[in-house]
Amino acid sequence: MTPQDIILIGAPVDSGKDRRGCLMGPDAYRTAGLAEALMDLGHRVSDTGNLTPQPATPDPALPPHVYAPEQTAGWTATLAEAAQDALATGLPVFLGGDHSLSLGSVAGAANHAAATGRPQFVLWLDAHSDFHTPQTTASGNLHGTPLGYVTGRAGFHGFPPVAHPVPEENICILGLRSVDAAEREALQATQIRYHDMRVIDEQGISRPLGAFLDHVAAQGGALHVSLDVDFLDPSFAPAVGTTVPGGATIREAHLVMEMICDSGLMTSLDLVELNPFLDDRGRTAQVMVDLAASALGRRVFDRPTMAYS
Ligand code: HAR
Ligand code: MN
Ligand code: MN
Ligand code: MN
Repeated sequence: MTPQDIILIGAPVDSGKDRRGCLMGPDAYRTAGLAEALMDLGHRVSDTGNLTPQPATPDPALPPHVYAPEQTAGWTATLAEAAQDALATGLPVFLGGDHSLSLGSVAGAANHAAATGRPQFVLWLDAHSDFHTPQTTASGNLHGTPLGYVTGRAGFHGFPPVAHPVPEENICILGLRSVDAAEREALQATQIRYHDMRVIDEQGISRPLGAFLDHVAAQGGALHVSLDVDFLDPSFAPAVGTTVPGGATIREAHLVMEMICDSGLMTSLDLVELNPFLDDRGRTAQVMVDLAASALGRRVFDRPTMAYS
């Protein structure tokens, strides 16, 4: 692929749930050689180091069981700004950090897209739908809410207002196998394209993904990709707090990344939920680095670009 200006942004967000460890994620990606892998592909790579969250105050309108809302609200403001700034000069890769970082990365990406007159699209690779609001989450863990926030669902008191909500029809979720009842009900009332593992088993992963990529291309969209470690099967990606058996294989995940690369549509990327404290000799960090490299041009042989659907 043509060389890109890739900006690595450390986002050691650990406030989206009460199990700690994701704060070590950015350094695990650095240790696993992410920058070097991308430079080997011919890209120009810079690393901004790790961000720190803005101060924020708790909002009494939030339900009391919501965990560490002011930290996540502060991170959201910081990350939205960082995303918008980075997109002006290159392709940001957010080194998480738990999935609550995507409240900010996606909101900021959507702001940039709006400023440049392009529609924003989001590909969500995850076992979970992360479509809760602070009112519907039973766990109180805000890493289960980013898609709720960026689509403009109500109830995020004390969080930065979402200037440019991502339209439901611009979102595709792949890999689902753990969806709470409240999320399922809400999702089914939307235009979001959601595909569980059964669809992937029956149709293959390239069919729903190819249809979505064709749609993004037809609309001239900007594509944010959010890769949750638990999209993958825990047998080879164990370093995540919320493992769910029956996930994507290495081969499916690489196919997804190579199709994203071939589409030329990806404008920003999150790598989230890696908890190095739970890893096995760095193997999950290494898998995530390899997948990022596939999304950014690494492959065995080139294929002619083609439409998939
Ligand atoms: N739905 C569950 C909850 O809200 C689990 C959410 C887990 N989210 C992540 N990211 N790990 O996908 O608590
Ligand atoms: Mn997630
Ligand atoms: Mn998940
Ligand atoms: Mn309020």
